[in-house]
Amino acid sequence: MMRDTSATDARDEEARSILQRNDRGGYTIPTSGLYPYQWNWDSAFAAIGFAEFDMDRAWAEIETLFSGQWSNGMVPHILFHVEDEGYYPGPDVWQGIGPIPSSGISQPPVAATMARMIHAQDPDAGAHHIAALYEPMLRWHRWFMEWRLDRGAVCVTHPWEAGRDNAPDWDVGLAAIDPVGVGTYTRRDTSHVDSAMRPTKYDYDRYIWLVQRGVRLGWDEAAMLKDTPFRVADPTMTFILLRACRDLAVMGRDLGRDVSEIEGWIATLEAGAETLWNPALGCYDSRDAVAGTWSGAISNASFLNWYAGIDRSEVLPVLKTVLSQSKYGVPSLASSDPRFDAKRYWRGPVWGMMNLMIGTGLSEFGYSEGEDLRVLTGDLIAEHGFAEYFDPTDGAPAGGSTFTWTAAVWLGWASPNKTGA
Ligand code: 9WN
Repeated sequence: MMRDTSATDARDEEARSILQRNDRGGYTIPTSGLYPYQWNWDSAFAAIGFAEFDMDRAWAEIETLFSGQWSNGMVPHILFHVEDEGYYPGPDVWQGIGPIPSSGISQPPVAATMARMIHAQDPDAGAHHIAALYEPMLRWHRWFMEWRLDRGAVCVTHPWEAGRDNAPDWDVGLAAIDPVGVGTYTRRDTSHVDSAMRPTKYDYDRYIWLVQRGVRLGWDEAAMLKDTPFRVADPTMTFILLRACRDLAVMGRDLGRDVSEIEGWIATLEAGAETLWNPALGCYDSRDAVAGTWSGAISNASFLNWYAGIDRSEVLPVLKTVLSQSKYGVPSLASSDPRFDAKRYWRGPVWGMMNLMIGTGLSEFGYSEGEDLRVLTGDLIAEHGFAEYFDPTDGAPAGGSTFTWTAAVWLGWASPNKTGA
């Protein structure tokens, strides 16, 4: 079948214009209205989209992200460059302690991996950007290794830190919180999108309670670690940091640095990843580090092992089953799970950038499912637009629209023009 090149070119153009419209000068917002600030992993993905048409702008995206790095190495999950009434909780609620008003938690560290991808496209001009970013990236990874490990796996201390906000992975940890004293507040997200696509009030009360606890403790990691009710060893963080460390080590060697510290982290994280293997599920899973329980969820994070450089033969048949129940790629929760909800955020919908990471990992190991996933993601976006996420049963767009990372995933990975497919 001949591919419709003019439709693909039009999609490319639309994706570029979304990135340009969401550009606030050196950083992009995920989408106007719902998310009016700079988000951490959104920006790293945005960079691979910009790299397709404006390399300087791609590097600026990552560099602006690191301009918000805290003195302890942490890179916040939100940077509040310019205040906006449209989002809650904003800078006054978070009271971050870095150089730019920010949140007090981090997000999955995809930046080193995206930086390496961009650098591969731009080896000469990119070299000085890598040289400048190397130390900040190293310090960020070191912060995870210092503060977030449980038996070598990386923990999240807030559901927002994993970037998979309302996944069932956090249910046990959130249930341990009595959000007493959280007070009244006005959510803004549900005035932008249908509340059936967003976390519940039960979840939100606990999200805000955890933020208030961090503020009370001055965002001091040692103090927050003591008696914490919420600490979950998470495959998103563990696999993404492991991959990012591998990429950072390659960049470090190219720069002539001693990367033995990073090699040590890689060994620790490889061992830690194995502590996320849930034998009853036959898959990677989250482990509540406080309660000692499994979440029992086959999520899209369960399949990030290839992206992290780990090929485990038992995972592929599980992935195939999950894919057979979804039209457009890997749902955030397997539809066989009783907690599955096709529209509600991280409890069912398909996310383009998760497909990208899973697909990239599969292709690197030579599995044809990686290319299948790339084509399916391209079909999804071509047919249903640049939504934040999609119903896995029919591809219906959900959440915010004209979304930065969906546009970037299209340009940097899924567009037929990217590979000439
Ligand atoms: C809280 C921006 C972010 C993504 C997350 C996604 C969602 C925020 C929210 O939007 O989270 O960080 O308010 O719902 O879950 O992955 O980075 O796109």
